[in-house]
Amino acid sequence: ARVKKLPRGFYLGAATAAYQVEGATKEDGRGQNMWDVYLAKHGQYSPDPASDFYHRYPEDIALAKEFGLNAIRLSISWVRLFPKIDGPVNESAVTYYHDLFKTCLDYGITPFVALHHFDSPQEMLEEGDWLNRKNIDRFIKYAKFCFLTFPEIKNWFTINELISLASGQYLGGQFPPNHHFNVSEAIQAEHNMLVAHARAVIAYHDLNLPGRIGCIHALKTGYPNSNRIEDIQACKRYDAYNNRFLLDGTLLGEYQSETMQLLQEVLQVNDASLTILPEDLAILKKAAPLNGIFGMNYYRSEFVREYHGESIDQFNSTGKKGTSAFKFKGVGEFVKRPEVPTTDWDWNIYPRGLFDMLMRIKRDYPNVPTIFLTENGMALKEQLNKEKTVDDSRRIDFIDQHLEQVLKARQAGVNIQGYFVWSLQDQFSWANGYNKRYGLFYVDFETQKRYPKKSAYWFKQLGASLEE
Ligand code: GCO
Repeated sequence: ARVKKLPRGFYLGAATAAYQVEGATKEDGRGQNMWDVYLAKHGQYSPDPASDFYHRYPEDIALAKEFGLNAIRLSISWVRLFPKIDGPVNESAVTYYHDLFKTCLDYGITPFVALHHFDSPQEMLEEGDWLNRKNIDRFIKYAKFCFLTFPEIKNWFTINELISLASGQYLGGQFPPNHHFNVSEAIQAEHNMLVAHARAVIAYHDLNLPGRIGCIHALKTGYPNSNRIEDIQACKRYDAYNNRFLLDGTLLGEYQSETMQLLQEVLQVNDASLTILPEDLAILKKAAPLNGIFGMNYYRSEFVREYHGESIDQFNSTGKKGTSAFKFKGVGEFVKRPEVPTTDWDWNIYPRGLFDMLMRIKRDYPNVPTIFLTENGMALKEQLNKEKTVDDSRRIDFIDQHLEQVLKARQAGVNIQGYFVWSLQDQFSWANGYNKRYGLFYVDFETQKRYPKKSAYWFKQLGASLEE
């Protein structure tokens, strides 16, 4: 069953992130972020030219319009705007982003803009990144600058997928500074980012601007792998660590006692600790009702089994099925199940998990603001065929099955108003480099030519259904 009609007023969009698409990392006075330095030293991949969006955005936005989209997710590169973290603004970057936003608006494509998408300035990393509270102050300064400078943006996101960032930096180690299972650092960075988000929300509210703001969380629904009480308990700890801590901090503005109890169990077996200042709690509490939007990224669910051995993250960066493993002491071990299909990167394909998570948010967080599914999509290894397109029927099925769950949740009363596919065009995927393709448009990274995939044509029909 393919979704044929979208509800009136629904946002149908595609997502991007500055570092994954822009390229041009050395142009027009841009400073260096943590990825520039890390990839120059250790990376197999260059972030240039990525999808060359810095130069080609007029073509990409025109394609987005032609293929039925009415929304786009973008992010601002902090180091483009402030090449030195405490230095003056780079005016050419201000002009660049004004032009980009204007192009979107001229086409009737609503831009949803994130301030931070995995791309901390190198200077910030060198001073502890989010572990150092001085960097929260810097982020607020940068955020306020953006709010005041770009009033054309009415939908803001503060920080994208803070848990993926902290996990990549301090658990798995695929992200700079490449620490392995330093649980104290991971959880402290997450808490500090929740505080940074909350302070940005309050700052936005205090400026009295006519728009909305929120956070984007990567949520992964957890299911116990068996009825064993040990697996059920492990799954509760997994859920507290991966989902509840984030949802509580953002949508309730307080960590519930059960969340903290489960989290303490995880911290304890890992000899880890978390520092929460009394003023942090006041900030979280004050910001919670001021969130106007909530972004949820959903790709997969996990089946969790009890695990107390050493932590292991065998990261599958090449897309070779069956090469990954994730075991996190005290949290649990992720199990593959024969009846659940997986992508080449070993991600479970489990659309029901999206519905279950939306219903759970509605049940447990009744004050949740308007929700957007800000990322969902399927990575494939792809090549152009003779007809100069890509038959990505598997991706269409994936998106269709997840879109169905979104519509089902709407019918069940969830206030979800849009779907953004990850991603608009093929792009640079962090530690995965360039072979993990997600786009509606195939990018030949040598020539930078764009080719609509079969999924783009399907999107065009979906977009047309909005006009009916
Ligand atoms: C990938 C990821 C994407 C993005 C995104 C996360 O593999 O490339 O699945 O989700 O990296 O930046 O917000």
